[in-house]
Amino acid sequence: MQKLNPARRARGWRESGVALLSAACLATLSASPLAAAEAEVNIDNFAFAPAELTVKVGATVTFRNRDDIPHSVVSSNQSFHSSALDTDETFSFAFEKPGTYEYFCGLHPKMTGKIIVAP
Ligand SMILES: [Cu+2]
Repeated sequence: MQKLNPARRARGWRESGVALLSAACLATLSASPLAAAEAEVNIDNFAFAPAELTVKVGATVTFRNRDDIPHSVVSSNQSFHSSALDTDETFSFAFEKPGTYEYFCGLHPKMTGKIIVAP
């Protein structure tokens, strides 16, 4: 479970706050406590971080633009497509099917990343 990974927990309280907020939203929206998994990908300095992320099926991934120029998040297989995100704006997507989801920035296609959704 991503939530229990101590490495993630150690990343700093700002991220933890975001995770808590996301968890609160999920708890409100979903009746199933098992679905409460979330992760975050930061966009900074023309890169997605982490560039490759593994989550459990059902997890919601939030992409946050920490760069000072707009970026977007576009799935290579059309699974999701954000609008252009300004600084500190976010885009979230719930991965309901296992698989590998490659994505890129619609404004800078050389920016790429990958979400692996484990069953
Ligand atoms: Cu970009």
